[in-house]
Amino acid sequence: MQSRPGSRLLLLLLSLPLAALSVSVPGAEEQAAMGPREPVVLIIGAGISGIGAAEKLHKGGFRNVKILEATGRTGGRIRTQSFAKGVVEIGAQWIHGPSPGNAVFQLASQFGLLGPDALLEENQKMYLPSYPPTFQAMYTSSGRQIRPEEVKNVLALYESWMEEARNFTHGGCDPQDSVGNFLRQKIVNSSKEWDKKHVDLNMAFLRGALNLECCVNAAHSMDYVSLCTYGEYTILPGLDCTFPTGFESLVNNIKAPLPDGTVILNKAVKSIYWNGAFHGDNSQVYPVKVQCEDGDSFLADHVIVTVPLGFLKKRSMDFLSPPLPPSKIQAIKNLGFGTNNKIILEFEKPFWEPNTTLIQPVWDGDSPLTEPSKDLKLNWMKKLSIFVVVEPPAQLGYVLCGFIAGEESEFMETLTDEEILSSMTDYFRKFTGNPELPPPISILRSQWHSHPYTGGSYSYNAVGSSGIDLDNLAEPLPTDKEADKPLQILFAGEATIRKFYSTTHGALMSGWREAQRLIDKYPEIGATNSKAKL
Ligand code: 6YU
Repeated sequence: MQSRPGSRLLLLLLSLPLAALSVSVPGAEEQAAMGPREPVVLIIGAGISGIGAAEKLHKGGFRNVKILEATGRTGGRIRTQSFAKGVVEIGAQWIHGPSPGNAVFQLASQFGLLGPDALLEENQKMYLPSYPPTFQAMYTSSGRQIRPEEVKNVLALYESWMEEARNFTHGGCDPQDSVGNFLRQKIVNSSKEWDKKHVDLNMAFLRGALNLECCVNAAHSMDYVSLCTYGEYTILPGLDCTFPTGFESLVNNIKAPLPDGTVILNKAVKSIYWNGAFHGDNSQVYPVKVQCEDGDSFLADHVIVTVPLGFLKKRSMDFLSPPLPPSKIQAIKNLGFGTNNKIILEFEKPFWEPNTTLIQPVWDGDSPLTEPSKDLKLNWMKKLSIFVVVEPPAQLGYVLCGFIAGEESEFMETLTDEEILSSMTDYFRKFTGNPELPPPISILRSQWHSHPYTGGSYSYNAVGSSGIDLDNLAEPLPTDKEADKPLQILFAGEATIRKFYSTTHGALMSGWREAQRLIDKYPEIGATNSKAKL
């Protein structure tokens, strides 16, 4: 028979160290002070959701918490790397909506990780719904620089359409409608009234805007993104900001209070067996057994699964045994999880004007009304949407970070650095109209799609999916229908949070949410352990 954590009145003294299970337990004195055996909690994945959950549980008095992480590092899709004369981000880059309601902003401010501008109250109050607001340099593929006034009107139209798209959450659309189709209709109708001399540039500009939108959503095409639920993602106020010492410094600060050995690296989980009665070396019985790829296994009372949706898409049928319920399998299938990659380039000297923050390429003759070429080898670079001038040049050097989404991005992952560098040299020579432009001196690019434990960049509401799928993915197991069984598998991660999916703050909040679920389940732990500490 399976024993329930709450009813286990044996002192922890009797719970021998779980050496064979690689789970350390508190010492005898602590156990005696504590009373009933404390639950063993395993967290799968050491991204910000997993680290955040572990830290909250630790603070809440839980002492048997371990994180099993497949790779050799913590941070997951938050990854800061040395490049040029400083550091750059391979994954998450900005705090989206840095204001008091943003959990990442709150922590980053507390840890003193932000620059003075990010802390300005006026910046925290800014509401920036869509297009990058900062100064842009736009170049055409024939090497002409576009003046902002030339695209001012079409940009205003585009922003109004995107605002309209966000309002369909209140109704008036079909679940099969896509943002792409909605925008196409707007473009077709609006273009009838455009002066002929503006049509080509407007169309080419809009194609670029759609490419950028694909990056924001990590979708191959906006035709894949649901219109009805587009506005469910909640935009927080605040002018997006970055971490001067790298985003990973946030993860390092969050994990600092965790006891040594809490995070076990290079420990990829193969399968999770639940609803069982697994006997530990300590004569205790646990409902969950986690089997790792290297043959190790761990027993637990509760497991918080934080693996990316991209991983779950590959393993939805067999990652858990008994398998996930149909509502979760359907949610994993329905939700979108696509690729947004970065190509980071260092130049000896900038070809852009000082104060430029973004460079936007505009391909002559391109249009949002025609299908992009399927010849990826020749045309993948056409999907590059925008280049951010990475700050601060004085400390870092002259670095651009380009963004590319979708199948073209996945194709880029298959190329060598040399091939990409050569293509990018041709590319910038074309856009600057300077055939002698020196090639970039170094390159770093992300490969999130081929990453075996991520399988892409982040989630989106695909056509046919809805916020209910995100809620279903967040539901713990067993479901309410099996109320007689103990709570065992909890789910966190960016794809489990309806309003803030795809973001670091969403991921962190989801980890806190599941930690809180366990804290609420064991009110005695906080009370006992804080007393023990006195
Ligand atoms: C943000 C930003 N941002 C750019 C790029 C990427 C992402 N995001 P993790 O994957 O971190 O952790 C899971 C761990 O599990 C991981 O370590 C695995 O190795 C491990 N694991 C997997 N399988 C396992 C197994 N079997 N056993 C053991 N371990 C296993 N977010 O806030 N600002 O600027 C960007 C960006 C290129 C790839 C981003 C950004 C997304 C975040 O990085 C991401 O959500 C979180 O880090 C995820 O944390 P986690 O813990 O859940 O998983 C309208 C509307 C549109 C909505 N979209 C708005 C835009 C939002 C996205 N912004 C993107 C922009 C950039 C540049």
